[in-house]
Amino acid sequence: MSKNSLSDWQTAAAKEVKGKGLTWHTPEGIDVKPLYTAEDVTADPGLPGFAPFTRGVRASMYAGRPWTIRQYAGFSTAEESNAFYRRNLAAGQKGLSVAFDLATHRGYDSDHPRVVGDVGKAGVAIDSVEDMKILFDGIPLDQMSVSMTMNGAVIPILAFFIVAGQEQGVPTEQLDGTIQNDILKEFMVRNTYIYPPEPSMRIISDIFAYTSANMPKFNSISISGYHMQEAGATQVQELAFTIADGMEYVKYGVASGLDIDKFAGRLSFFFAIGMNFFMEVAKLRAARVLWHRVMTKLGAQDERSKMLRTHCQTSGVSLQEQDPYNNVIRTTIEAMAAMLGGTQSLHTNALDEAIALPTDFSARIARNTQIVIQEETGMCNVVDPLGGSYYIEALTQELVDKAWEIIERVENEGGMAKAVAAGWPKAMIEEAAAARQARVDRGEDVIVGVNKYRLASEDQLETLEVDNHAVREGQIARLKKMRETRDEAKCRAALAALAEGAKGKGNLLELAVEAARHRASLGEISDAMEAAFGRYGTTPTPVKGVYGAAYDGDARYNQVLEGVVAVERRLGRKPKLLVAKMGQDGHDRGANVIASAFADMGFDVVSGPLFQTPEETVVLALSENVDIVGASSLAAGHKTLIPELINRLRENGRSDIKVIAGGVIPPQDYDFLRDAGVQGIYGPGSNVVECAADVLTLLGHNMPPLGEAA
Ligand code: MLC
Ligand code: 5AD
Repeated sequence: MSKNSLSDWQTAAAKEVKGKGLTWHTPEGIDVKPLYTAEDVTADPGLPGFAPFTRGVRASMYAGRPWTIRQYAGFSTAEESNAFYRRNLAAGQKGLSVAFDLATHRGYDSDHPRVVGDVGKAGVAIDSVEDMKILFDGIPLDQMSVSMTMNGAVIPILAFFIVAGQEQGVPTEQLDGTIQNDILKEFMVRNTYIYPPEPSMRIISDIFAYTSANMPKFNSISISGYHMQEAGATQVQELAFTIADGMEYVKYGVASGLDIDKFAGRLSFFFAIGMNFFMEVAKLRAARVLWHRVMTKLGAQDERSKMLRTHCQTSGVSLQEQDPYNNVIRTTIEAMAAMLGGTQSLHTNALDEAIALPTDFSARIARNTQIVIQEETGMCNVVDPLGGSYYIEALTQELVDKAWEIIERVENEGGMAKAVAAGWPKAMIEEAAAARQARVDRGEDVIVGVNKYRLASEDQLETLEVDNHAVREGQIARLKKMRETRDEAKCRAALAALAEGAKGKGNLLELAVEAARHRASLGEISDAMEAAFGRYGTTPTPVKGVYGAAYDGDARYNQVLEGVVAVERRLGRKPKLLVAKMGQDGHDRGANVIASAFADMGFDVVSGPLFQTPEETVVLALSENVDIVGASSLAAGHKTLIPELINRLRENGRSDIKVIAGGVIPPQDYDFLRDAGVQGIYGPGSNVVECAADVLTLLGHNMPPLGEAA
């Protein structure tokens, strides 16, 4: 027992820092103190493997079996992705995780005119069971657990998986893996939905019913907070909305007639792990406590129904284009937080995250980050080694309490489906995103190599490039062959039965399995349901005032404001910017932050709807008579979609409308885009105020250079 008291420590510390405040006010509204002691620990975390599972869901945790090294991957064709998977498994990866291209996500076959820029780009193109069989060629589906990140086109994809298994000789009950199947967060942040919310929720209940009856080893959902944090959510928001989403799914499952303990044991979770190390460790512990509480409340009896098992992915948004080897360091720190928090499965991001999909090289380093922790450090030998840390235990409790406040608000307002429809969770996350952007742009949140210690010149990384035109042609040929050789009558009958089931009550997955078996394509299966459900569309509504408030009184910001006023005076109206999202890329955090910040700076901003073709964007640009189109591209469609946009503006005699581009664009593509007529390119790490300064220059304003602020 120390003979010194806490007030002795306070006096000593205050003297050392000459009275400077040492409390850290985090974005989630937590006041982190510089010291934690036994007095801060209010709850006993219990033992691992026992309720409420604060210290982990297994008694032996990684000492018994380490977490699954499960790298998310997919690009180009099924053949190429299959070869990539096999190389990765041979090099120490333990589970698979499939990334589909955006055409597939949104229920379009590769031959659909809306997806010309998307096929094979952000993931693998899968049009039918034939592609799915190639994807898992030589990979026995009764031995390998496979996660599939699919939410929109979840019915055809799961049906293809089931039939591919059967045709590999694997009985459906032996299939092991996870389907993401989490639509609520799609409406909130990820945007790869197809149908409106109500039928989308029915799809989820149908999948719970089918998998709980036929696929006992399969996790029927991966309730995801990951994308919320990527979109800018604080850890408390991520935690609260994810648990509240889970609650909503359970309620829908029960309302559809399922016994809670029959399906709840196969619900799984998915969180992002960012750079706030201890907060992330505590978040995973808090998530387990909260889920146990929620499931007890909902009437689950079986302890396994109340056990939160999770996958984690290190944070994509924390990684930078500038000085990219720093990303290896960041990912290592995040991976350690995930394992110290007790994750069941982990993806570590590749160092080229901010510019492209991983190459064999960057994927190897990412994978080895986990292998080194598992096999070289001895860190797996002790269960929950941070358990009992005053700080960790106090933070765990604080996160539980803070998240619970939000969960109660959601419940009081009728549950997460209603909250999502009302839009306040999304707005809350976007406000956090705008505030974060302002802190980064002002240098208050340090990012090494970006807003501090920036290199004078950067070496270029070699990045992966997918020829989407070639992939698309190959896919179209395979689709054509399949349609020519299938039993058309049987296929049509199965699709008709599915369409009927969508209007009525049949189990959609069961019906889709039949259609898949008879070689119905993903687009055809999706269309059969769309006939009953309709397709959902949305236009972003960016938040206001958050970015501007953070810059109140800033000299450079004021120069931009003055510039906007000067241009306004000359034009007789405000300068007008269209923020455009083309193709099936629904990543809208960047677009919304830009729209929000530019509006705060005095621009007239039009946010275009998601999923536009270049043609539709031009129609909007002309009807709104904008001065500039800012195309936001995060899914590698830029080389196809942006040049087409510029050509169509020219064809319409409006080459005076300036086009700039932002998002995930490899520097190797800059010249190509500039030659195509793009007048400004803003990658990750761009300062938004400087972006606006550039735009003013483009509009003919004589903007003082940076550093000459009065
Ligand atoms: C585990 N096991 C043990 C043990 N630890 N047995 C004895 N002693 C121990 N210490 C057992 C488990 O009980 C289980 O068996 C089996 O080993 C496997 O362990 P697990 O812990 O369940 O791991 P795993 O199979 O990997 O499953 C993890 C999961 C799952 C439950 C979180 O849902 C999953 O793999 N999710 C991955 C999701 C994913 O990859 N998503 C990518 C999203 S990317 P049993 O029999 O009990 O099952 C994305 C990006 C984007 O979304 O936007 O595109
Ligand atoms: N391959 C590998 N990783 C991917 N991600 C997205 N698509 C792929 C893919 N095809 C990862 C990135 C991204 C996150 C959402 O998932 O890390 O930030």
